[in-house]
Amino acid sequence: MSVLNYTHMGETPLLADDLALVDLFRTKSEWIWTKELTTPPASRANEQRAFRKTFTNTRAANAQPVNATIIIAVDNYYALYVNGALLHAADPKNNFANALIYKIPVYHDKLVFAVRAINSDDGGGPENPAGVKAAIGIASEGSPSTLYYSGKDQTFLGETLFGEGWEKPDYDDRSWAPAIVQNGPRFRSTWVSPNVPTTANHATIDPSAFSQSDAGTKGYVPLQTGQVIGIAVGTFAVGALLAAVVTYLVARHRFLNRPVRPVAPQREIQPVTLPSNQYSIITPFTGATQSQVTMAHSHT
Ligand SMILES: [Ca+2]
Repeated sequence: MSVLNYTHMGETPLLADDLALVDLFRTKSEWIWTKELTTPPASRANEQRAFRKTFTNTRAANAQPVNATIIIAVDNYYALYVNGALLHAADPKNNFANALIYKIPVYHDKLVFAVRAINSDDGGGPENPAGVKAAIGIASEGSPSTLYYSGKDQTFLGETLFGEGWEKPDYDDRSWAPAIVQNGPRFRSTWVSPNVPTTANHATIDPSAFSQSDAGTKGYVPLQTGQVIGIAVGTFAVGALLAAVVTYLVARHRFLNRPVRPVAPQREIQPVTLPSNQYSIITPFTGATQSQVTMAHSHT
């Protein structure tokens, strides 16, 4: 199974609609983690934890979710997936002091936001603060956005030992426990409020990639403009190719059945071929290579 990747399109300034989510992140969201044997907010260094937040659209068909915005900061860094597709590869250069914002189109009625959070040995010792702080906004057609935030919302699930496919939408997370708020004695002095950028990272993905690799998410999958053009070009090219073949066959038939005239010059009829780029259906760009970080001491 190939790895699904979002394709990053660049940064754009935040819109007025984003301010409510930014405010939620700043004022309501809290640092969450899995329940540990250590005293919160500490967790063992060089270990990773997995978190999942599931959204299921229960509104009418005319209120389909159309895009999502995610604000996230992690102590210390993270990989982020939406419906199994990698949106942000684990990057040790990230840190808890600086949040990042992502904006993506969505194509399904069920959305699973999955975070693999890594607590590194950042000078804080073998047990040091670990946490995920996030706010998620899901905009739907013709209805108010749905907003989530880590903390009091107990629907963020966490797990210490997680198996293959843990980030996939239909992964069975029923044994996962609600993530806990990291409000131990060191909490207030540990984290300052992370910086929130004024721009969002826009990313996109070919919706057909989901149906090819993960049949679990059943939902509408609208065609993007590029695909419609691709299919149109492809259909036209196939039609042109068939027309060329028919022309050739008709001509060949006439040639073979022509009256025999020994003195007539030989005619050579060549099949008409189209340049390859005229009948290959445009393949949508499927994304960049991910750079995964392998933890040396995971699951210990
Ligand atoms: Ca840490």
